[in-house]
Amino acid sequence: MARQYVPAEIEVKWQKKWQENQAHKTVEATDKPKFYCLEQFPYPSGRLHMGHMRVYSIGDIIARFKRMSGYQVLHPMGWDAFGLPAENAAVKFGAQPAKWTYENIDFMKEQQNRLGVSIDWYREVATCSPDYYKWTQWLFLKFYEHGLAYRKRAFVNWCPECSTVLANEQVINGLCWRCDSEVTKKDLEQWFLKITDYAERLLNDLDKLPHWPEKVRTMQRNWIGKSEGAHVTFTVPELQDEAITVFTTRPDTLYGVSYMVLAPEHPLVAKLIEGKPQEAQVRAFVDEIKKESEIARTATDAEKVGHFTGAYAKHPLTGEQVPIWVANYVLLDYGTGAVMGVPAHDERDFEFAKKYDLPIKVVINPLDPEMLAEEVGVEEAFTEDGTLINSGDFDGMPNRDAIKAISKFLEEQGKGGGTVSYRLRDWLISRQRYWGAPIPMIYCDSCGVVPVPYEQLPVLLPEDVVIDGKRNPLTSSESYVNTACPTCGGHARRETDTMDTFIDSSWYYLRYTDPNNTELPFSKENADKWMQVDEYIGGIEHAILHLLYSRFFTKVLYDIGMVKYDEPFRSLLTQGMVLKEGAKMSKSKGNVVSPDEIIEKYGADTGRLFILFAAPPERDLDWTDTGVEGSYRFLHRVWRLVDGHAGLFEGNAAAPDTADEAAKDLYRMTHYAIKKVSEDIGERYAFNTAISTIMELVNKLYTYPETADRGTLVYALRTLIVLLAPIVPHIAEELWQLIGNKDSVHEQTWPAYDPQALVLDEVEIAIQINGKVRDKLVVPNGLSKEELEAHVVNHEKTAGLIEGKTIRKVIAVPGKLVNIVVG
Ligand code: ANZ
Ligand code: ZN
Repeated sequence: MARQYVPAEIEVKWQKKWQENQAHKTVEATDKPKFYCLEQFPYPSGRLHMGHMRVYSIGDIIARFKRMSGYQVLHPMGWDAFGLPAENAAVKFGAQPAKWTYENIDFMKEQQNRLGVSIDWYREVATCSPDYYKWTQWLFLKFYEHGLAYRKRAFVNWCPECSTVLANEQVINGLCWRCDSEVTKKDLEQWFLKITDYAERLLNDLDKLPHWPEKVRTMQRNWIGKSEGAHVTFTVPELQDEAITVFTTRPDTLYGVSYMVLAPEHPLVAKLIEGKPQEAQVRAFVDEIKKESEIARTATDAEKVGHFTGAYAKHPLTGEQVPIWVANYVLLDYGTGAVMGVPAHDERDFEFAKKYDLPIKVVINPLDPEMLAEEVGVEEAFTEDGTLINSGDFDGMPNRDAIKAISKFLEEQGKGGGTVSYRLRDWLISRQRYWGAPIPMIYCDSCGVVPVPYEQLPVLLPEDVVIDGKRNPLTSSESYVNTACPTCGGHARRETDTMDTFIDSSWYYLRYTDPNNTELPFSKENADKWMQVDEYIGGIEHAILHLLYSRFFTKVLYDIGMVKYDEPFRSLLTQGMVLKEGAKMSKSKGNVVSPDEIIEKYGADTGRLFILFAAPPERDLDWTDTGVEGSYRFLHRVWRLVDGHAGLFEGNAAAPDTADEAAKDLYRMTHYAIKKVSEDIGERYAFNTAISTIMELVNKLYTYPETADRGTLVYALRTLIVLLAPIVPHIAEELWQLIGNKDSVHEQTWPAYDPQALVLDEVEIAIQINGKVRDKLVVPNGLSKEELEAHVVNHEKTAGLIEGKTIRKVIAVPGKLVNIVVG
């Protein structure tokens, strides 16, 4: 009697069995190599979306494949559970942030289990749990101890909508990363982590990450923004030679300086204007500019505005008087917050000098003799290379050499020297919000800033708070705010800010290695055993934020001896988006397909198969109903095939005997499939082509003659089920039982292919382009002229070789070569 494929029945059944058997609990077998497979942990927003389903399908195929391939695999999951939405829910519906979060976690965990993903839930972490944030606080104190956490007053990014400050990385094109509101500036005393101390290593070590997408590494490089140049010190005679140091990438243009500009917030401005006729005007101007966002100020088309301060500096080499201005286009927190104006050779300075009628002094002569020096600086700034003129002893020197020579000279004179500047700023981590890890610091009138002693951790979030979305709720809890100073015992106040949630996610991958440790965030032994994460899977939106912060954390932990590796993620896979009809799924477009819907209608296996088949993991995936239907039909087809031959497996099934042609062909195809699927999953993450190979095998099995060898058939069917196991775990498990096995398909050893089976039937041929051998290709043996021609013309290698040219003619010589004539 034929049995029906009913996913709803078998999926729930196996999920329960796996749970009972603790099938996904990490097995620590020291004789096996380790593999740490990690998907970025989700924010418990309430429901899984297709993006989640895609990430987990990708992670799970890798984890299952590696387990079957003889690795001890760590494949944990947890919750990035602090953050604003819980607090917004509290404001809106009066929900307790903790209750809201844990309910979401329960719900989403159920959903994840329905996907059949092989997660070790025994290692689950939730960053909002005191067992976890105790260690987040502990790590903060370690950073503090090592001089890497500090408090300073600064103009910080402020999101009025979220009513909290933001790190630079969280301001995307001038807007809040979370709510897209325009970010303004606020002068506040805040906590920072000193990520800038690690700028150089964060930059250089990107070269240690060949398994990261180049795009992500480039984004990080640009974010760190290393720029080599010089410091030049100008003195202000009227202020007892007080120094103003500028950062410039072009010390070779030093003789072309005709004015200086300070950022409006520069601390010297007040002193410079004091008692001057300009004082009131400049002050008003400065107040005006301070309110503007950085983006508005530095946009290339933004108008440059400034004011003369009335003060002059002395040029370090010529001694000339240089007027000092303030202007919107100079930022306080880049370089030194002061620049030397060289209008002849810098576009921004040129525009500014034209507008305010400042002198333009040409000091670089173009190499092109057609272009006279006098003409330079009339129409536009000359920013290219050339030879120095009007530059004292440096006249005649090529400007590249002058960059070094002038830096060196300045250094000898004690007036500056070569230096490096980074765009990267220290990480502002204070948040004026409730649902985060409290910063474990205490302020005492007598003792100053006092860290909470380690043994008093965790500093628990108070529950007697008012969450109204208007002020920091922690300030409303008297019992929280008032405390005793750990040093003198006197009355003191607690820090009421919480930490940026990106701190929580900067070390969670380490906690998974040792989730129940009550003495430390993790033991070195466990971390060293499992780290690095061998494959990290997540969205490109974290290319800078989370990935940069995690790298920083790992480096600090490495430096203080807590871990053996100084990079957390060996390989990174950034998965593409899930689209529908070419557009991102969104409620407003009404094109959302939910994982639950798919599971209910087709089962999780169909969903997983479709997701892995429809596109390579890094590409965007277009969700189509016909595609899902196709995947569903394919699973039915597999089911009928195995079910129809179940009888063959009774008793002692025969071994393959490849005496007849059909058996030989099936045997070859089976081993070809093993090879291709192993390489596609294990080396290339080309899950889509792995699946198409399995489909070919199924086609071959359907045409296998009744009269051909049964042993070979049994062998091929068994192999088919094993190859399907990491992709569609439930149906594979069910079919495995159906053919009479008592153990789990997921505990089978991944098959190795028999090179002998392939060699016989493959042959290497040459690909020629216009008669020249350009590449070699292994093709099935015995192809006809036409088949060989089609095979080679359609092969991906060929596309690369003909570089978009048109194919004029193809000459195929079976077993030898294919010559493609292009023109
Ligand atoms: C004089 C000069 C002459 C400059 C010239 C450029 C060309 P990057 O490459 O991005 O590091 N600068 C320095 N600090 C600044 C600040 N806080 N706000 C705005 N501009 C600032 O750019 C470095 C250059 O940007 C510096 O070199 C300085 O202008 C300007 F022909 O100094 B330059
Ligand atoms: Zn916001």
